[in-house]
Amino acid sequence: MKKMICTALCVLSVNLIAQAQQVAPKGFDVEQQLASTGKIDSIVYPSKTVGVSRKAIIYTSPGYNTTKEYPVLYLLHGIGGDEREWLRHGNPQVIFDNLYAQGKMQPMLVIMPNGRAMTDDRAGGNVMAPDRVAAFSTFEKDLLNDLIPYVESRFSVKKDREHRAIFGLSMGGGQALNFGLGHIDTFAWVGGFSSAPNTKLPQELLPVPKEAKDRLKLLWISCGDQDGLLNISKRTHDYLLEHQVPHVYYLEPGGHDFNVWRNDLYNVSQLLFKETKSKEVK
Ligand code: FER
Repeated sequence: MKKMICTALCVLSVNLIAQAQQVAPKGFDVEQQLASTGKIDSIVYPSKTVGVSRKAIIYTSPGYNTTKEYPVLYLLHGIGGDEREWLRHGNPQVIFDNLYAQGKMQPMLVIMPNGRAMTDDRAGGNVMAPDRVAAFSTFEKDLLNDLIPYVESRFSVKKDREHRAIFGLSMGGGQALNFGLGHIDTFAWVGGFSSAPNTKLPQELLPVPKEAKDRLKLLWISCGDQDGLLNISKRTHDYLLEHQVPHVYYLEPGGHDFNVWRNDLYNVSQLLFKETKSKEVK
């Protein structure tokens, strides 16, 4: 009986949060004439991990002002991409600007790094080559020891876990889950969009479910219902459900592409750095 109640509660909590997710309305990613917009720039940071200077893209929200301190979202790309992939295919700055114009998003910085931490980190060619796939794991060190300290020393940002989020698509979704759940001391907001097979097995990803249960502000798992990699998200969701870790599991119409990822970004952006229901339904 006890087990039945737990299961029902857990399902209920997931459904409560899931109801908040919706397929984005038409025009959400189309540029409008707006009174104020955010700004895209590129940054270069020294990487001790790779031994070279590395590039990342930064979006600062409309009205970014160094008298305030902002939370930061680290937003990661897929196996065929680089630091510009989100800009090329995702229109993140348009999605964000439109949400700000409607008062639906917290002011923040968004950092889009290159998640292939190796000397030649360009996209293209055989992206499945073992050394290039391995570079996506090496990025954990680059992110934690090089990029985050750089961002926090150069920009007016908040420097605690509750003001850091890590999300990504596919290969970047796997990175976000691996690094985010592996470093709950660093990130309170974690999620994967259509996460790839680089995602650790659930019991390695989260050997101590209680930690996530107690400390995460948001744990997000989403995937298109036609995606061939759906099993990765499903197995992660099943484990979280079994261990009663509050999370959003958002199964949406679509395949493994930017239609799904733009929709995910639209939904996640509105949750970040706000009080979430996932906190209430522990
Ligand atoms: C794989 C299939 C897909 C894999 C990675 C991917 C490392 C990544 C896809 C993407 O980022 O879009 O077997 O192994």
